[in-house]
Amino acid sequence: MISAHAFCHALAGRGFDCYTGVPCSFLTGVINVAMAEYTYINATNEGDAVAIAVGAALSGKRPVVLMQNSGLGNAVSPLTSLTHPFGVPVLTVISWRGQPGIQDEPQHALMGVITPDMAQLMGMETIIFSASDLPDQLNAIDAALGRGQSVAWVIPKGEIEPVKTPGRSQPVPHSGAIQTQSAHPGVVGSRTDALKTIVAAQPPHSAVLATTGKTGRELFTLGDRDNQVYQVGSMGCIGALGLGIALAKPACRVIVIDGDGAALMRLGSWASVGYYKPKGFLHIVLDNGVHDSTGGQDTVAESVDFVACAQAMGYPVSRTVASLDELADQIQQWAAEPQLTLLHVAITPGSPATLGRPTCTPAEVAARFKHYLANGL
Ligand SMILES: Cc1ncc(C[n+]2csc(CCOP(=O)(O)OP(=O)(O)O)c2C)c(N)n1
Repeated sequence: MISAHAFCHALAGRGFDCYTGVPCSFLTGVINVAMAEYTYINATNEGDAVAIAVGAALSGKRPVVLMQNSGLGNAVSPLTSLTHPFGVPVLTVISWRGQPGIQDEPQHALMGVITPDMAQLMGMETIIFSASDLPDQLNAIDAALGRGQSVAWVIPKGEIEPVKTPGRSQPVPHSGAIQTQSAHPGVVGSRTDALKTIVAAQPPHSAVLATTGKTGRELFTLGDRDNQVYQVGSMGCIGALGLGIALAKPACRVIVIDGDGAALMRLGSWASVGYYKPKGFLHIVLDNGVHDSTGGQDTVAESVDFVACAQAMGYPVSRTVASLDELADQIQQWAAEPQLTLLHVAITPGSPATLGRPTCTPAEVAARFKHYLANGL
């Protein structure tokens, strides 16, 4: 057994400087120490925590993701289609509920049996925590991350001493008036029109993050730039990725371009964004009402008021824009007086007939983007 303080201290000794995750009672001590003594970013879903960690890592941090093994299921998509292709490995600390031979609740029985195999199957270096082997295990973690492999550090019951005092991450209060204006106006134009407007209106020191599917492909086709990320996989995680960057790099102007389907897939991440209220975060939802990238099947966005959602999740500014000019104006307004803002933009479905795909690999995109953040900001 090790104390939670000693555990976090050992990680700090290896340069791990921030935490994100979703709680588990087996990890109570670590989470409480992380919240009280380190930077802890409160996620609502383990998959979002992985994406937040990737954003932090791209910004030069060394993050740790804390989760219960039941949350490994929630994190499969980003652990296979974000960390792996982009070459941004993360350390996950995973509680081992339902470990064979240890009495636990029925809902953990199956996941308990498959946890190490599942992590291994996802290509993760899988290490069962042992306090007596701590230096060797930390060496193995460093080695795996160094070769681009994410790590599942699986923590059996009782291995880390709990800390009773509950930790609390700090929400950011908003003092000014809430600005919200919902409407269901007509479309402002195509996705390409909206992307052109965003690219032209972006302020200096921007990071432009495009959601999965045709949004990234169109952004690339309009012009490939070092400050752009085309999130080819991990649908729904673009907001969480942006949150990790915005919190680690407050001087960066993070423009997150979401889709209606992707946003709805992980709407819980909006609550984390609204909780921390990063001023340099602009969230733009390009709403065509369909999963355009997969053939135009309806999303359920028709009955959703994204502007009201953002307001309800704590965004101080959320509004629908009625035209491309208004989109440009709103971006400039946010750039002049940054505060967390959501812009809802109704667009037509469809893409240009000659739509390219990024010719640079995700790993190349991540490497040059990390360089951009390190040098420009
Ligand atoms: C977890 C996951 N589920 C499904 C997909 C397949 N997929 C890729 S893009 C996409 C549609 C995204 O829809 P939306 O965010 O509305 O953007 P649009 O395609 O309309 O631009 C889907 C379903 C995926 N990549 N990942």
